[in-house]
Amino acid sequence: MAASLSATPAATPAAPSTGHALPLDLLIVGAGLAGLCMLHKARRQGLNALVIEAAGGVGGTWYFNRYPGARVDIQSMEYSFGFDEALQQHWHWTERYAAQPELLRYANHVADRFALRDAILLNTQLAGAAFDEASQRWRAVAEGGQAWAARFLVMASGPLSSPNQPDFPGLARYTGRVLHTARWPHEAVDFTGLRVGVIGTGSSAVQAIPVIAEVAAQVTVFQRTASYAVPAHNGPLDADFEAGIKADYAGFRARNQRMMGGFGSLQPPNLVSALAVSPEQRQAMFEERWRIGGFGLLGTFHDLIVNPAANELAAEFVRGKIRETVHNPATAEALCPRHPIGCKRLCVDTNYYATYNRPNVALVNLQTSPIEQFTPSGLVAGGLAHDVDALVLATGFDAMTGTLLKLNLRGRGGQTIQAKWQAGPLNYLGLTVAGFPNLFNIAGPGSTAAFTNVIVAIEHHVSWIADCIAHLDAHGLATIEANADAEAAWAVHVNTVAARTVYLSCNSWYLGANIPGKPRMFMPLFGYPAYVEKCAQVAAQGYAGFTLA
Ligand code: N01
Repeated sequence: MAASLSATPAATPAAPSTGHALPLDLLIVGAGLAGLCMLHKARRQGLNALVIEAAGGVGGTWYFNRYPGARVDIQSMEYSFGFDEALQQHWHWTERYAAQPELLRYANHVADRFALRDAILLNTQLAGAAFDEASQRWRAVAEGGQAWAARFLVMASGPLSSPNQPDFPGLARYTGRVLHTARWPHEAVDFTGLRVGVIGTGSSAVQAIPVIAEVAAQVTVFQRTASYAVPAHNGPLDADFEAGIKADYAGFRARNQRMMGGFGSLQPPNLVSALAVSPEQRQAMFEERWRIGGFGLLGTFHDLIVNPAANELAAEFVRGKIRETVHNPATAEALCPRHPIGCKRLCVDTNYYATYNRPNVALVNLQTSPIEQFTPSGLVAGGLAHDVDALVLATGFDAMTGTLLKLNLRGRGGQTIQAKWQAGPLNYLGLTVAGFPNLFNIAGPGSTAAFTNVIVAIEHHVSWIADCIAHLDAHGLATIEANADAEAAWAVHVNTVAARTVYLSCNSWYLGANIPGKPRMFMPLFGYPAYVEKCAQVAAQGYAGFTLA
């Protein structure tokens, strides 16, 4: 899903001359799970498609995020493709929540099983692409100079593929090793006996810290905002559970499709308000979900995400768990988040809070002890020097738009995507952008991907795009382009839905609030089933809201 992160906004690419550009139906950017799925679907439809990928292998997210403890936070049996029965029957996950190496093996298996590799160019960074109105094709060039002229440009570059490396003043003075969780080295990193600093406490840090702490001499965690983490209760995949799902995988997928996030049908939300039960009942119901683990905690009551009072009850339940787990009361209090639970993406953990009971783990609260300076041997925060041998930046991503804005895309009239998205990522259905004909974005802003099992979101987008292209071909049409009014209405819709929830009440990457200067616009849409219905409706109405020509 990751395209590249090394790309920086550069001058507009010169449109390659038709003579030298390889003609394609689809140019797909990114060989993560989205790119692989799109390529397979396009080929089955008889389209001539090519994937370009900046990395040296397929797998996107699972190629890059190799930090210790990296694993999926959706159950493995759900986090896989459902488009091919033989694939889903064949593949065996070893754990309830698969770890990064196994997820990367899965991506490679998909590439091999469907013989996709001959249409994937690795180590190929898109330098830019421009829509050529005369030929009605996207002219794309890679940094190496290769050029293509494609009818359709499909961005499968991933919503979380552009690492956020904050501009920490003076970081260059630090002489130890600096690592970013989203650009982890391919060779093993041995922290044995080392003093390690970790900046950030989101999902990546929550997974990495307990694993690093098992071998490091000392781990110092620099926390700006505390995170809610729910136990994964990970373990070997139960053979009976696997067999039960495989006996009716299609039915299982269909039931998940009806869930708000496209997953979790094994543990559907209780249709009762958190405010309608006694405190004892409430506690028992939260305890039951905590015992099972995972995102299902947020479904203990139907109103946790939409009613701040109900939400606070769930938040306080988790704070209670933190206080119960962490022995040092001051550390426990600093680890207790104050924003609504679920407002930032919930973390699914293994031993995160308990790790703070280890003698070799310390928490520095950046709210009260901000980073003052970096030194050759570490950093100073709140007047105290922290010397570390290695510094792990678990500082997340320039989410949803970061990669696209680095890729030098130009639509009609030479308009840049940067100009178009100056105030935020305007789009229609999350899939298309007015002024950028025949450009499709998989799992991007304006879609439900960030709130959904992303594989489910990818498969839906890939099918919609393939059907759309089939419709154009069947009707002898060359282009499809979102109408500006449909796009404007969609932005209002996405934000209206968000305004009915707690999602606007904290500084999350959903809002672009983790990146200084990024326009604040709520980017993902909540509610997968209604979104799928809307996308189907638009298509059934002959692509209402679009201009086809
Ligand atoms: O990134 P994050 P992530 N100074 O943005 C802090 C998916 N994912 O890589 O909250 C100090 O969540 C920042 O602080 P604050 C998942 O969707 C999934 O952990 O902005 N601190 C925060 O604590 C997830 O949501 C899995 O105040 C700074 C942290 O860095 C998404 O990826 C695993 C800072 C960043 O947390 C992102 O997760 C991993 C600064 N200048 C990721 N800038 C699974 O489990 C940032 N921070 C599948």
